[in-house]
Amino acid sequence: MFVGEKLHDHNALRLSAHERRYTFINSEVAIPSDLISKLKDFQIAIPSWALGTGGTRFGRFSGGGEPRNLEEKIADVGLLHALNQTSGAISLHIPWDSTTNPAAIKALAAQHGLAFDAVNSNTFQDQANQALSYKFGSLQHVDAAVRKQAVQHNIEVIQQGIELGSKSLTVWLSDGSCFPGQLNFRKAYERTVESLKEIYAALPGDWKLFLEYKAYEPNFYSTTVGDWGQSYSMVNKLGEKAYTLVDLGHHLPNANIEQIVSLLLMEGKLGGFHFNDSKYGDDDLTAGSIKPYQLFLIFNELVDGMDAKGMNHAKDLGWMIDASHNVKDPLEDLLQSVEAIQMAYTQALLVDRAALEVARNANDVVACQEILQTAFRTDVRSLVAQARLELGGALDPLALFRDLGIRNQLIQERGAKTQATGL
Ligand code: AFD
Ligand code: MN
Ligand code: MN
Repeated sequence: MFVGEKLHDHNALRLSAHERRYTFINSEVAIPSDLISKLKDFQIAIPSWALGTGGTRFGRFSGGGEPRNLEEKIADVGLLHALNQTSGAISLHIPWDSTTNPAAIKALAAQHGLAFDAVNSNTFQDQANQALSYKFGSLQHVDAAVRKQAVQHNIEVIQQGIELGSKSLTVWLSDGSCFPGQLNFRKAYERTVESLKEIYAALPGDWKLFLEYKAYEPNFYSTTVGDWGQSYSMVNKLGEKAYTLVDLGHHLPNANIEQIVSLLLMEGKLGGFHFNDSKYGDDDLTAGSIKPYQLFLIFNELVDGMDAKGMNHAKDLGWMIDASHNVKDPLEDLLQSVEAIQMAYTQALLVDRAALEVARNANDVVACQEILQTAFRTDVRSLVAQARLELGGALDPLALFRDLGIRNQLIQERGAKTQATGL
């Protein structure tokens, strides 16, 4: 909305410094000839529920100017995309983002150059107009009528997604139990699979179903789709359009996520990602803010595994952010996340895979570590900036966001006390 005319001046001011850095890295590091074009193709979807201030059960501190409706959420993502040219998709959450006029919403998104990524269902909350409660689960529920209601909701989400041009459904279930004895694990699993099969049957031929797992919360004793093994065994029972979705914050402490990713990819069952970072649990912090080396190691496996299967890096997996912002401006935080993801991807593209293979076969552990860390320790910011520049984005999106005073403009326009839907 405010970006166009200022972007040119912003880039002109920074161009010679950028060119110096870009020339330097090209003289120092062997850059694959297709690296910049791969970076330009790589788009990351923004979750509609991460455009407002997050919160915890202790409180919520709004920064103001939050989007009040779906149109304003699309405008926010359009703004991010105008700045970085790398957030060209939005992931919706239904019913928070339900619309009665999908054609108008689709046209509005197209004006901003945005596509619709996965649509998400919500059976972890009760809605005001809802007949039956999800207090004791949804797809796993002991009562067939509750299961039916939850299945029907997912089918409605697919239908809304079809109208918007989405091609995938993400199912995240909070189903589980809080106390030993509450749930028959085996029966809960079987009922969940049975319900998922009904949802899967409503999926168009060119759609994918992503089944997201999470170790704990809001249930604190068991979660029915609690880890990648449970998700993997379920999606295998559904069929070839069903995949596991990895959210980086949904593992027990110290889980080796890069190994999980590698094996799911090998099995052809990795569907996509929810990027975020965490120190303790499902903290939903900015991608790469706590464990950037882990993010790099994950991308290292992704690049290796996708190349082994001849996959298209940009299109064959779902790349989404799932984050929450308690103390930051949500839009600034999302710009930081996108950049961190791009940097990890770039570093993974710089790994000398031929040398790594030789070192592995020689059991040269030291060389293996050196090869990975050489790529990880490369300052790739000028490569990411070059891709952004070629796409027509800002050399420094965050600086431009601040220089333009965008948050203040949003507060003027929408008010200081607005609250976006989400958690
Ligand atoms: C949850 C999951 C899931 C879900 C979201 C709801 O990560 O992706 O859709 O938060 O806001 O923790
Ligand atoms: Mn998630
Ligand atoms: Mn989460």
